[in-house]
Amino acid sequence: MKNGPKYDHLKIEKKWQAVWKKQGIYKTEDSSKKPKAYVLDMFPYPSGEGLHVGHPKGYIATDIYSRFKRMNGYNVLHPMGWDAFGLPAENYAIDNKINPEISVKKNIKYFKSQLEKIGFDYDWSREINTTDPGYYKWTQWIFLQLLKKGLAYESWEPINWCPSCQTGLANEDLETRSTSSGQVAVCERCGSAVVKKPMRQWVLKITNYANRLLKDLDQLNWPESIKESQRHWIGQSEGVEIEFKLKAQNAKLKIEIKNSKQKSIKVFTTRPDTLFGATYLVVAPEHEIIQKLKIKIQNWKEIETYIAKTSQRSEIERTVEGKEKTGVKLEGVMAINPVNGGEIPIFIADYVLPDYGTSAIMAVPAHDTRDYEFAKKFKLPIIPVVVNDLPTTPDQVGIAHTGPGRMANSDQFNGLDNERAKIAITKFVHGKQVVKYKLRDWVFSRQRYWGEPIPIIHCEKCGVVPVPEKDLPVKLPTVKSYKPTGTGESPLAAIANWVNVKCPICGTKAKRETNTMPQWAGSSWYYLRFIDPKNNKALVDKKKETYWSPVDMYVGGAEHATRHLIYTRFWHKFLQDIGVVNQPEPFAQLKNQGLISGADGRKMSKRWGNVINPDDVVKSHGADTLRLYEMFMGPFEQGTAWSIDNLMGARRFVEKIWRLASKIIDDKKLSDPGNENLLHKTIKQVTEDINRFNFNTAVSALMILANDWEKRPNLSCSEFKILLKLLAPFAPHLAEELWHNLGEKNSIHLSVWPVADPKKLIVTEIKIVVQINGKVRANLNLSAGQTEETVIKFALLDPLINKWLAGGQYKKAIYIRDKLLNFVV
Ligand code: ANZ
Ligand code: ZN
Repeated sequence: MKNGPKYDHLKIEKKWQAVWKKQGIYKTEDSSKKPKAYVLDMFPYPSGEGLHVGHPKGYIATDIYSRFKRMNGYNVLHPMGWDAFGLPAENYAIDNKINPEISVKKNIKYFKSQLEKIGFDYDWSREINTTDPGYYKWTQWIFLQLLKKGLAYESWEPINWCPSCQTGLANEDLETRSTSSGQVAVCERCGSAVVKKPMRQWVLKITNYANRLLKDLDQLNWPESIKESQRHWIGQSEGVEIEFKLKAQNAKLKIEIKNSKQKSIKVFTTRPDTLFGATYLVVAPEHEIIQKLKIKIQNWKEIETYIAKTSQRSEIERTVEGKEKTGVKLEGVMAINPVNGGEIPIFIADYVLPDYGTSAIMAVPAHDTRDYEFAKKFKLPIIPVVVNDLPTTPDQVGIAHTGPGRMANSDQFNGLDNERAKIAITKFVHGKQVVKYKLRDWVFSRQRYWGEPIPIIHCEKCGVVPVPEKDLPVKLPTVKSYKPTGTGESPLAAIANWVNVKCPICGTKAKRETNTMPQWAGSSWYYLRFIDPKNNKALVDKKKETYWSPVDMYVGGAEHATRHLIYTRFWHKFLQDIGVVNQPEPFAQLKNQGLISGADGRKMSKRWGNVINPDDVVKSHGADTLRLYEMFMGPFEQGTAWSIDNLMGARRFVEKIWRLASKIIDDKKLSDPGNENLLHKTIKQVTEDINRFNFNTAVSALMILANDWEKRPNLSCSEFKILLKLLAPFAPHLAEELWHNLGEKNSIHLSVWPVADPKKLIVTEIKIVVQINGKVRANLNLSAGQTEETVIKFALLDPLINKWLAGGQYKKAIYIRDKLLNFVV
C-alpha cells in the first residue's frame, strides 16, 4: 500500500462522519449483557457566540474515554443535549431583540454543527433540550413531588435582588467583589451589586438534606478540591445552645416578660468554654424577640431605624472581616449569664445573621475577633478566660486570642484545659449539643420569562393549589414582551389569557403562578432523561435507570462545584427517597478540565479578540489534529494557553502516521520482530493512561512508537493495526481511513482493544560476541531481537572495537541473530 504524501483531512473526515452517521455505529443499546459505561459531559447552554476551542476539551476527553470503553466491550451511553433555559439565553435574546425561543433554536443548530465537525461519538437519537415541553413536563413534575413532601414552600423573607437582571437570586448565584466601600455581593451574571428585597418566593428545603449531602461526599471519586468546596458550602458546625434569662429593668417590662412566652434568649456557640467571658449578648436585628418586646423597649425609634438600615444590606456586607461594627443597645432589658448570674446588656447588630444558629450570640470579646472590635467601639468589658504562657489578653496584643489554652477567671473551672472545659461548662449550664449548617434553603423562583413555569395555581378560596399532574406540562406561553418588568412580577403576569384559570379544586376564578424556575432546575436531573429520553409515562423507566445509574464518568468545569453539583445531588437524593432512582449519588466519578486560554494567555473572549473557533481549526488542520493537540497540550486538569506551533506538532504527527502506512508489508515476509517490546509497552501505557485521564502521556507514548517505527525499513501489518486501534479514540478519522485501507470492512471503533502481552513487556538482555576477522574483541549487552543495523551501530560505538576499526571502516559484517557479529576488514 502506498499513501500519497498529502493527507486530505477535509475529504477523509467528512467521509467518515457521514458513514458513522448512516451506519449508526454509536447508537446505544437499551439493554445488554455487556457491562455499561455511562460517560457524560456537562451539557452546554447554547449561547449566541458558539463554541470556542476551549469548550470541546472536556468533550474530546469523554469522547476518547467512551470510545475506549466501547472497544473494551462496554455498552456505552455518551449523550449530548442543551441546557437552554435561564438568564444567559434570555439576556442574549433581549440584547439581540430576538424572542428566546427563536434564538435558542438557532444557537442549538450552530452548536450542534460545530460538535459534529469534531467527530464525536454522541448518540444523537437521545438529544434532549430543557426548554422542550416534553422535557420540562418532568422538571415541573419533580417540583410537584417536592411540594407534596413539604420540601417546596413559599417564603416572604427578604432575598437577594439583582437590580439589573431584575430578578431574585439564590446565595449560590452571588459573587464577592472588593470595591472602594469594602466587599459587596454582586450578581454572578452581570456583576451588579445585589440588594435585599422582601418578596414572595418559592424556596426548596435543601437544608433537610445537608447531612446526607455532606456524609455521602466521602464515597465519591471526585477531585478533592470540589469535595472540599462542597463541605465548606454545607458548613457543618457542632456547638451548643445555651439559654440566657431576660431581666427587665422597669416594673412594666417585668410583667411583660413574665406574661410572654419569651422569657429567655437562646444562643448558639461553638465555644461554651468561654461562657465566663461573655460580657454581652447580640441578637440579629431581625430576631423575633425584638418585635415581641417592642412596646416596652425604651429606645424603640433608634432600634427601628437600625432594623430598616440592616434590611438593605447583603449577608456578605454584614459579615465581611474588618468592617467597622455597628449596633444599638436594647434599653430596658438585660440578660443573665447562666454560669455566674451576672447581668449583661443586649444589643442588636448586623454582624449577627438572622438565619444561622439561633440568630443570637453570646459575645466574648477576649476570644472572638468580631466581638472584640464591637466591644472596643462600645466600651464593653473584655474578660480573658482562656490563657496560655504567651501574652494573650487582647489588651496586651491588641487582638482576640482565638486559640486553645487553660481556663482562667472561670471559678471552679480555672486551670482546666479549654477543650475539657467545653464539656464541663455545657453540662453545668444544661446546654444542648446541636449541629448547624451554613447551607441555606434554595431560593427557587425567578421573576423572569425564560424558564419553566412553576406549576401552581393561586385560588382565593383554596390558596396554593398544585396543577394536577395530568395537566402537565404547564407550557410557557409565547409573548410579545419578554423583558423583565422590574416590579418583582414576571412578564408572564401580563398575559391575561394564560394567567387567569379556573381553580382545579373549586372551579372559581384563580391565577397561575407567574414566577419561573431558576436556570439550574433543568440541569438538576437531565442525566436521568438521557437514559430514557422519550418516555411519556415516567421521568425514567425503572429498569433502564437501574441498568444505567449512576453516571460512571462525569466531565466538566470546576466552576460548578457549589451550584449544579450540589443542586443535582439534592434532587437525586430526593428522587431516591420517592423511589424514582436506586442510587444515593448521581455521579460516581468526576473530572474537571483545565481552561484553554488565548495565545496571549488571557481568557478567551470577544473582548480581547483572542477567540479561536474550532470550525476554523478543523478546516485548516483537521479535527484529528485539534483533538490530538488539545489532549497533548498538558495534564487534562491543568489550564494551558493556545499555541499554533504545538497545533502544528500534532498535525505533523498525523502526517507521520499517514506516511508510516507506506512501509507496511505482509507479516510473513517480516524479518524483524524487534519492535514487539516497544509496541506492547505502548499498549500498556496508553491503556492505563486513558483509564486515568492522562491523555497527554498517552499521546506522547504513541509519538515515541511512531518515531521508532519511522526508522525501520518496513512494518508488520498486524502490528500496524494495533497502533491504529490505540490511535482510534484520539484520531478517529485517520485511524478509520488507514484501517479500511488495510482491507478491514467493519469500523475500527467497533473493534476490540489490544491487550499487552506480559511476556513481551519483559526485555531479555543477551550477550552478543563481536569478532574482528574471527577473533573475539568485545561483548555487547543488548536487548534481544535487535536488527543487524542496530547491533552494528552499537558495536561501532564500543571503544574496544573502535580501536580496531578506525573510522568505522570494514569490508563486510556477518551477523548471527542475538549471538555473534563478525567484521571482516
Ligand atoms: C461565643 C464565641 C466565643 C464564639 C468565641 C466564637 C468564639 P461557626 O463555626 O461558623 O458555626 N455565631 C453564632 N450564630 C451566629 C449568627 N447567627 N451570626 C453571626 N455569628 C454567629 O461559628 C459559630 C460561632 O459564630 C458561635 O460561637 C458564635 O460565636 C457565632 F471565643 O459564641 B461564638
Ligand atoms: Zn379554589
